[in-house]
Amino acid sequence: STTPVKVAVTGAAGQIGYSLLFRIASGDLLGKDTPVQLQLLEITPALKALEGVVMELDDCAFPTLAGVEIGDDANTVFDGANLALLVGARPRTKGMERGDLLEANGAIFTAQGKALNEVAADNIRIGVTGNPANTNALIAMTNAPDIPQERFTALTRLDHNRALSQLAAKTGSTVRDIKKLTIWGNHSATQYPDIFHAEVGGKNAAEVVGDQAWIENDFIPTVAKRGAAIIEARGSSSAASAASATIDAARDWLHGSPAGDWVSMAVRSDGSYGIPEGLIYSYPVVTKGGDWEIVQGLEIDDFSRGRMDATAAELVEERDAVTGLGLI
Ligand code: NAX
Repeated sequence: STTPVKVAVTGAAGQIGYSLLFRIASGDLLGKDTPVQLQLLEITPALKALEGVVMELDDCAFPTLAGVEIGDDANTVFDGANLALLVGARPRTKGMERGDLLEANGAIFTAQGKALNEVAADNIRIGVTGNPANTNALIAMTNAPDIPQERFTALTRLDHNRALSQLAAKTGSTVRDIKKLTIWGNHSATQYPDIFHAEVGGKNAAEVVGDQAWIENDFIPTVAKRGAAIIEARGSSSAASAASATIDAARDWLHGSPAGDWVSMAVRSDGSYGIPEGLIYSYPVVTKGGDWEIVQGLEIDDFSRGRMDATAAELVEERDAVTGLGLI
């Protein structure tokens, strides 16, 4: 079709935006034959910087880029959006308590949820990257009563990709050889990267690794704390990899996960695997045409159960906190 797909991106002048916009505009998300219209939201003081980014987008002369609009009003920028990638969020700054962070982001995601509810296209899909991603998605979803709840997802694909890369290195394989890896729960230090159902070259990954101590003491913390390791090394948080994962997640959601495999995506829990209903919790999902389904029937041992419940408990705490603040 020649009608451009409208992709809204928030926090467009930020570091993830600086990588993400160019990947979307070049066709990495929707393909080289689908024109894309970018609708970029920023806070007022960042609009000038965003104008500079738009100049660079112009200068790339991407054949797939049909147009760019920018603004600081969500009700204008989200108008007619088919896909919204909510990247912009309030970072935790010095002296800020956890409650302050939830409150600051709550204000952003209630307003953006309401705006999406009002003006987005009927086929809108929403992916939340901005942290705390799961709870921000919960807030936006709750404030958009007319949008089906399954349209809201939060990003755990970066954690999934980090886990793929760590497991490939450990087993002397490539990421192409690995299937059925899962990130369960929250995009936070409590997340549970699970290789017990994963396959390396068709064989069970945990058996190939054959080292429970490595899984517990090395693999899981390395994946869960990778963001901090990047900050330590680079002096700023992961940006290109976060943008890449944001693309992977949206592309697979719209165009389908690979046959014989699944992806990790934080979606509204329907109670599957004993996780409290209504939380935005990362599950193994298969996707097709903008729909997703939680992979059912995986056997969960005691070790996995404990990890899955711990990360669910953190999400319950976050939900209780934002409920207490009147945000949902
Ligand atoms: P930056 O601080 O570089 O950029 C964020 C941008 O958002 C800023 O330009 C800011 O002006 C804008 N912004 C703030 N409030 C806004 C609002 N109400 N409407 C529109 N724009 C707004 O952060 P960056 O490194 O790009 O990271 C963005 C978010 O992604 C952060 O919350 C970060 O914690 C989160 N991350 C999430 C990851 C994930 O896997 N889910 C991994 C990477 C990243 O840490």
